[in-house]
Amino acid sequence: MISSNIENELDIFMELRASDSDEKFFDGSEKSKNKGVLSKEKRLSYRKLPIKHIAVCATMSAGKSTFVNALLGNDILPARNEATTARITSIYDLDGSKNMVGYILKNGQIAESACDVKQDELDKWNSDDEVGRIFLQADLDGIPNKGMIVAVHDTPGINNSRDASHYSTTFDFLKSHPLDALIFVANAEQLCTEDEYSMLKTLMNEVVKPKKLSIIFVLNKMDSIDPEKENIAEVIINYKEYLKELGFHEPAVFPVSAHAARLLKMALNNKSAQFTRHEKREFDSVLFDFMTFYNFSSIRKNSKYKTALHQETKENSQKNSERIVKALENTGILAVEKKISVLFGKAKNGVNHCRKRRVRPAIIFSRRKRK
Ligand SMILES: Nc1nc2c(ncn2[C@@H]2O[C@H](COP(=O)(O)OP(=O)(O)OP(=O)(O)O)[C@@H](O)[C@H]2O)c(=O)[nH]1
Ligand SMILES: [Mg+2]
Repeated sequence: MISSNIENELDIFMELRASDSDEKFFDGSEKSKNKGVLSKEKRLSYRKLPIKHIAVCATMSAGKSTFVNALLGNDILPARNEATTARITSIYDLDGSKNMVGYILKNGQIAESACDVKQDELDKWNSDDEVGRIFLQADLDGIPNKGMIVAVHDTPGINNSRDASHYSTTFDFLKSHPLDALIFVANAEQLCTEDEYSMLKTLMNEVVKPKKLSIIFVLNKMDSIDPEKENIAEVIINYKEYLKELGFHEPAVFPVSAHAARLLKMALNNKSAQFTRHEKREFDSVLFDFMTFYNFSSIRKNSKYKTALHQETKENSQKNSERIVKALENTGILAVEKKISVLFGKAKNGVNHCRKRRVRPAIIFSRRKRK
């Protein structure tokens, strides 16, 4: 095993994939093609792509890890209603990858690795105090490898009163790691708290300004707002004003329900067998609400999920897939994925093909009322 440094993270992933004993990942056979993996040629061209680093940060429990799971269309990163993420977890996008390879660093050395990382393993790595960083390679399924590899870095929430190290882990990383953009996840259930205010101030002064970073604001947990009691458009406008007062110029704010997006993507990706009993029940109401009630989307089409519209899969009839795709659009996640692609200038070959349309978070709410 080669040792790790920032230059050779991709080599380590490649070595892990190639070293898998039954060579199921990169042997070029029909079996590996069916698994949607890369030929040797594609692997080499992937290796040459530039990496665009995006850190996902927020206060505790705002939904950072759920949001990254929604980008993955899977339930992999530990996400719970308590301080959960303890280490920086970095995910490098590899289109078509069916499995997640990963490794951990302890004292700067690779201590463990796996060719098919599962939830329990990540849970174990995340709660091991000796682990410094977690590195994963998987498919961020709405972000293509067109001319780049997007690496998303999930960070610990900064205001864990029981563990001050979470603050320094996150800010040390944000200040020292080469970054191309930030995603700030705001919790729509508790906006403009003291902790959020002080985090945004520090971010602005110590990360965004000195590094001249682009920043995307994801206004998460929008499904917690009852539009019959609160004016959702006003919530978003007020939050934008608040960000402007803090010095963020023309902030790009994307209303999202990461929780709904993760469930809907998992259903489209034939992963609903992994749902807990609670999630199975939740899924039906999420589908109904995002078909008829909520619409946080500003875009219409996504090539990956457009294909799902014409496919009958093991778990979904074509009609059902159409409904799930519509609901997924309305969660707002596809607009964020498109924004990420546009930010790095590759959108014309990327996920969406909305010619001459600016990606701007629009807020459209269905007139239909909940029954
Ligand atoms: N209603 C709702 N709940 C959500 C949403 N996203 C996340 N949650 C819930 O919020 C809680 C915290 O989510 P996490 O993803 O662990 O939050 P986090 O920001 O990664 O938390 P830390 O890593 O501990 O800072 C979990 O119970 C999630 O299910 C959402 O869009 N809507
Ligand atoms: Mg987390």
